Amino acid sequence: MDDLKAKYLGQIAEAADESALETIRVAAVGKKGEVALKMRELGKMTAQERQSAGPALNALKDEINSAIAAKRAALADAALDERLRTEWLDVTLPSRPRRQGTIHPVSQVTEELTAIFAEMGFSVAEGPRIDTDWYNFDALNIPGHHPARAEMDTFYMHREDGDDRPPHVLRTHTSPVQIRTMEQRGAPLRIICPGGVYRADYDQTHTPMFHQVEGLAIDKDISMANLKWVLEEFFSAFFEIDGIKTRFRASHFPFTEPSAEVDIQCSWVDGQLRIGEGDGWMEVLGSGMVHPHVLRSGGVDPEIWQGFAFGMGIDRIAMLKYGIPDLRAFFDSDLRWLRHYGFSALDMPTLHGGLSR
Ligand code: 2NL
Repeated sequence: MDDLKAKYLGQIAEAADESALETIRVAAVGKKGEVALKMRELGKMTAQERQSAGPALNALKDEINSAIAAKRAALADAALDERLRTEWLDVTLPSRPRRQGTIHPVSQVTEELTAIFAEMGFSVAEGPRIDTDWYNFDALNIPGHHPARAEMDTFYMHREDGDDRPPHVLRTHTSPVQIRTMEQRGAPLRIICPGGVYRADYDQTHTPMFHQVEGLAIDKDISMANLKWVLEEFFSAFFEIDGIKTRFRASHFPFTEPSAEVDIQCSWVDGQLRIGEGDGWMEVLGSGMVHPHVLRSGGVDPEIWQGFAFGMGIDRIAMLKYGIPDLRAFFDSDLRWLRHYGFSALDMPTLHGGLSR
């Protein structure tokens, strides 16, 4: 038994790694190991022999097991020491450079105008960018033959032969969202609908996707006077110019009656546009009193309710406010031009920073 002990403790001391140690463990104290074999021999011994051999074998087994555990811990320590010696990280090295993003002017302006209209009681309504031609056109008093339907250069969804769902379009304005909101919430109502819209148009001043905000106020005695006040408040806050003047020109839209195009006061000084000064005018939006047919489309009774609506381009007012001369800059993946106009990742939009007026 002493031979056995010396042999295995010697092997354990020599074991170079975990798997060598496991091989030794199986051979020594495993189910069919040498100690187990010896224990089987106890049956052939006399009671007296058994009385000393039994406990001795058990003690040997314990001793081998604890020698293995101690060696295992020593091997793990050595492995850790080796890793600590060879694997190291120089935390004083500079990190890899990472590009910093910026907030997009269209996103920033959307948050700015949302904050301004929120102070006047308008909430934001959203809806699908793909909608039926009924919500995009018919509900807005633009029937199939109406020239506006062609003028709006609409993108139609593809239809397989035999697919008889109603035609769907990429919305050409956010008006369908206003129709859906009238249907869902009824009157009175005060909402703005900002978002992307689509028209098949691409040149120096048009992109096939752009952004619009439409506004809608419905109540029992809403008038064009309320429209004028709301818009003047908006432009003064947005361009940060007190008392900015607006000019209303009679116009025509199928969805409003009467209709007006709205200009804001401006002038050109040394080839630079100055908003809110001088005696020039810049067209910025279309508006009017909601046509009775349109109220009815939204499930609102025009015998009881009336309201104003307006629509303006977000991209355009972003360009005016931040002096960005070229629409194409909005679609550029190179952020240098944005930094040039003063946008940085850390500029928090007005909504988060509080109104600056
Ligand atoms: C423009 C013209 C306009 C509206 C949009 C509207 C929406 C409903 C009912 C009535 Cl639900 N009108 N929207 C009204 C007048 C003009 O946009 O030239 N936008 C850039």
